Amino acid sequence: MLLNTYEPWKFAFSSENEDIKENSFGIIGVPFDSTVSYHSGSRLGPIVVREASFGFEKYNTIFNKELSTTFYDFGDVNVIPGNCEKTCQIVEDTVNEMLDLNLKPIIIGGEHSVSIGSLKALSEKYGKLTVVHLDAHRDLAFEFIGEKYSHATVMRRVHELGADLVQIGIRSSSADEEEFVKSTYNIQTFKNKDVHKHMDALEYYLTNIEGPVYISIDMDVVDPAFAPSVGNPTPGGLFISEMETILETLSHKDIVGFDVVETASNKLGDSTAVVASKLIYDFLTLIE
Ligand SMILES: [Mn+2]
Repeated sequence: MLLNTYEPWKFAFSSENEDIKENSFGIIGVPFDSTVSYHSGSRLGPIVVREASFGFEKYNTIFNKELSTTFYDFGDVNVIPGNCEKTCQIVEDTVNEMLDLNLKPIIIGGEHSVSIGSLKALSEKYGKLTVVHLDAHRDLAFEFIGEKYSHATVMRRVHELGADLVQIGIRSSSADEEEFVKSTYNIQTFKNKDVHKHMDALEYYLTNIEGPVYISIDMDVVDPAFAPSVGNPTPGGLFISEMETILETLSHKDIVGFDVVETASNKLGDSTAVVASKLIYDFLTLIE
């Protein structure tokens, strides 16, 4: 148990939080959705995603591999509803506690803004990171409705940390965000159609990334036919098989952190929660 967490439920196949084995993974949930601008409800993401994990078998047939990675579930961090900055600070502190234990963080959101807490801690530890950001949106606004810390600005804050960005599945953005991408040298874009038509080019690009990599998955990257319960549903997203290929390709890289955010559902067995849970389950299977 970390200092600032409580445990409502644990992800299936997680180990007891005693005798922590170094170089394994630690899960925390962040039940926070205070800056949400459309569908609320991602504060319940951690609980429905964990519950859905009990539907999977230890043998992962997709990858012909058993889930044998050691990982711990430390429960949810104590968020401060209505205060994004303080909540992200708690996430940063909690991730730092995990790094002290030599654990790599897996974050279950919650809204996307909470990724900044995790990425601040990891940038401090590793220096330059490549953030592979799977999302329908760029989240690159400098401010959103006057707010610097928001689900719509999170990747701008991450970029300010000095990270290279690879944005995958993009299909909604503002003219300002497109201008910003053009004005920088270290944001690579694979729109949803690029993924559908040129998966080989994407795989080639991801295979050649060097150095520590962080994966941030906004569930709205997946087509809303499969994952409708998200903060900002956007038609025309990625297929499950494409997500599997991307995760398998990335699993050969030096992955230092992973988050799956924006599952906005209050219903056990919700398809979005099942897909979010599967992405974490696949990642844990592949990363060993
Ligand atoms: Mn999004």
